Amino acid sequence: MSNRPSTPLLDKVQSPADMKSLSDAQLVQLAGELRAETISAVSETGGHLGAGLGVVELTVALHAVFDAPKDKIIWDVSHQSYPHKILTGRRDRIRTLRQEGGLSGFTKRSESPYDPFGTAHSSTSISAALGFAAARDLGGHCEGGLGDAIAVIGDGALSGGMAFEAMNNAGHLKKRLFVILNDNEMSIAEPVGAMSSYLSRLYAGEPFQELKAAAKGAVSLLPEPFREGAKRAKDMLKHMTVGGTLFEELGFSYVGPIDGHDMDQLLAVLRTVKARAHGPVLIHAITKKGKGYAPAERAQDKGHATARFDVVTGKQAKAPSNAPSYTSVFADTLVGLAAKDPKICAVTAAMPDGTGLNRFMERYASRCFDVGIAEQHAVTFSAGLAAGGMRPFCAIYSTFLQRGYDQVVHDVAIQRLPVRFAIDRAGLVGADGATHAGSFDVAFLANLPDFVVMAAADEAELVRMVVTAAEYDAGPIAFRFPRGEGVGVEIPVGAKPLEIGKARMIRQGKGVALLSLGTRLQEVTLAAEALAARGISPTVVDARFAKPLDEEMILGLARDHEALITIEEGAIGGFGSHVAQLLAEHGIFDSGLKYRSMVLPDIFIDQASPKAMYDVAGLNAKDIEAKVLSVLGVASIGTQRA
Ligand SMILES: Cc1ncc(C[n+]2csc(CCOP(=O)(O)OP(=O)(O)O)c2C)c(N)n1
Repeated sequence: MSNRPSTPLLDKVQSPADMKSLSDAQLVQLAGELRAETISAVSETGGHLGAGLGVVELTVALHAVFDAPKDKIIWDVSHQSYPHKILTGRRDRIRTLRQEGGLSGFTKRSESPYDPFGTAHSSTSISAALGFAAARDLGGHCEGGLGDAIAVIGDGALSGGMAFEAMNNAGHLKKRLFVILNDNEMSIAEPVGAMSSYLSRLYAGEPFQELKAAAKGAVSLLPEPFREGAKRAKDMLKHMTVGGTLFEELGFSYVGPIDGHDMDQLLAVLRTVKARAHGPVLIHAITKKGKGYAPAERAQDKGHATARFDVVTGKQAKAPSNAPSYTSVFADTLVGLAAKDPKICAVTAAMPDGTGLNRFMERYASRCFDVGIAEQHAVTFSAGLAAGGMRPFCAIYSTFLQRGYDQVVHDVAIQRLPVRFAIDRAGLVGADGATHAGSFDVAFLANLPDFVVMAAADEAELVRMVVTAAEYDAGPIAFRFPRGEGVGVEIPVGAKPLEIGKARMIRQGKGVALLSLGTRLQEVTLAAEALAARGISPTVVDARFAKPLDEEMILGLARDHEALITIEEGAIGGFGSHVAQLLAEHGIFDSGLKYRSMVLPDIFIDQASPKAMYDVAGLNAKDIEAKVLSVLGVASIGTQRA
């Protein structure tokens, strides 16, 4: 308790209603206390720190001026929503952030009426806010009522196409809607792209800005005090660009740039737009990621994501690692291959560090592309690279590839273009929870004609799959691997490509065959060892490929065993379904094979440690063991011991 900050004013705020009686000066004090509380909480839980610190003043100002939950404040990505959670009745649980049974690290409708819309994937906030605004104008109803709709979106998230689709539509519908552009000149890494440069020019004082500043525009939106000539307002006006921006062209009134840490400016602008706006308004606030906490401000990623840390020193508590991460094994292998093959290139959607492609970027900058938070574009851009004779590796987390699915189907698969998909964070991911789980990629890729889909069982297999993908020019190919460290096996040197569609026998047994896809193989092996102690000796096979299936091997297993069980870290409709289809087509079930398919359950699993999440999923060694026993009709583990 002693390291908790003193927060006398914050202690009195149970909900935003308690802020309404505070003076502007007290709101400044509240922001200071909120910042200290956020730092203190994240030091205990780990999580997204920098983004939240950058919006502390904005959070206070929004809740002071608007009336949530009637007014809908929608945080894009919502990794910056911890201060919002503290102010909206969740302070007592803020130190459970991202833990099992605790608060989500993102906004979540089921968690609070103050979270009107769940997010975690970026660039959705303007669309959702516009939907609320349209529902309001059509007489819709929802919890807390329907008032103003406010989207808070970062400059990084603004690089996602959906944000533009929404602004285009909002400018057309002309509904009263507020978009706050939280511009900290940072994404997770340095922001990229022409939009980012454009935003910088908006406040860089270049001639462009001066011209635009003089232009006419949304003068009617100017705070009243501006016209009255109050000194402070005059100073603000000097910094304000009105009209003529890209946003204006899209039909928004543009107000800004304003200092997103200056409470007086924020309150004045928000009060004015609230009182006077009719159509869509974009407020451009300049903020600093990590603001007010020196170790975060100094860090390269501005404290984007952190482990638990010591508040005084900023030192993070990171567990020592025993094996290299899958991400680094992928990246190092690819960099090695790129040295020999100038056609290999790499594409990331704003995740150069997360995908390991920063290593590729350092060595081969001209062949490495960070396209911004733009997965759809990343996929089609890779398709273009492939059509142009390059060998693109499109490295996207499983969960984010979902956004580029039509591009995978329409631009890559139908044209049989050899795009190599490196799918990181496959399977359950832990603290980020359901929104980030990599559950669906096998299901949504293996159903596409001529797609090759592989899953690495360990880091040595990952190396082989990267090599296989590099050499495969016949069409699209994907390999998936999980978050975290490998299992510590030796990394092969000079690995040869795998034969497409061939599984690998791990141990030959009898009675029951365990056919594993991906890194559950470790749990399968543990289960097989436990079963051996009971006199049951399963055959264990690493499928390697979800598509094409090793039909010969699988049909052979079915023929030679009483029972066949598939195990995978993916949702229903994936590998196990393909195996079932194969067996059904060959009439195997007619002769009585006992077949089971262990997949992720048909629920969205909340955040916990990956191990605990796999317990919920029933995919750990004990679950596999129990499944074998039940299929073979042997008493279950519990009963037998009793
Ligand atoms: C569709 C999608 N792709 C990638 C990510 C991973 N991601 C989380 S936050 C982030 C950067 C967001 O930058 P910005 O919007 O500027 O917010 P900041 O963190 O700078 O406050 C990225 C790329 C995501 N959440 N969603």
